[in-house]
Amino acid sequence: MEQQYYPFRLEPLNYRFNDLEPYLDLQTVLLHHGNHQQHYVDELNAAMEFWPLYQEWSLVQLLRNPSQLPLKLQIQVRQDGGGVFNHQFYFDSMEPASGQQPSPALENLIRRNFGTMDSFRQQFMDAAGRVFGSGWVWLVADPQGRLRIITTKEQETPLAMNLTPLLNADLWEHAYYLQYKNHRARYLDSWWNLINWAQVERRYNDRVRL
Ligand code: MN3
Repeated sequence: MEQQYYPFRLEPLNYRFNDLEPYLDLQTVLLHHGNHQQHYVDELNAAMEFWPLYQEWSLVQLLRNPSQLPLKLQIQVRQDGGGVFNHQFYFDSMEPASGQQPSPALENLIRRNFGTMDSFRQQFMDAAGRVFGSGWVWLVADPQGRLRIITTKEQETPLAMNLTPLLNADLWEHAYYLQYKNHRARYLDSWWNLINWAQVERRYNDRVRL
C-alpha cells in the first residue's frame, strides 16, 4: 500500500466489482467498497479536519502511534482510520480467482511456521471461528520475521502491535451476509480462493520498509 495522507480518499479496486464472482458477488463487493469503506474514509476525514497538526502524518503513522495522539483523535483514528486501512488491505489482498498458489518460497515460509499449508489454513480458519462479533483475522510477521495468526476486534489493526500485516479477512457480517447469510465459514472457504499470494509475499519481503 502506498503511504496515504489527509484528505484520505476511497482507493479504487484493482479489479472490477464482479471479478470476484462466484466467490464474492457483485452486490457484496459494491456495497462493501462503495458504502462501508467510503463511510470510514468520510468519517476519518471529518475527524482529521480539526487536527491540522496531525494532517502531515500518514495513515500508517497514525495507526502505529495512537498513544501520541490526543485522546479524542486517538479514538477516531482507531475506529475510522482502522476501518480505512483494514478495508483497503482486505481488497488489496484479493484478486480474481485463477487457481493461484503461493510461490515455492512463500510455501516454504508458511511450512516452516505452521508445518503444512493445510495446517496453516486450518489454524487460520479456527482463529476466525473463535472471533465473537465483529473483527478481523490476520496473518502477520513479527519483528523477527516469524509468521503468526492473530485476530483483532472491531477495526483494530496489527500496526500498533509492532506487527507487519500480510493478509486479512473481514469477519464483520456485512462482508458476507448478503451472499452467505450467517455462514461465515462458507464465506471464508470461498474467500480462500481469492487470496493474492503474490501480494502476501511482497508484503513479507517489503516489511522492513513499512
Ligand atoms: Mn468490512
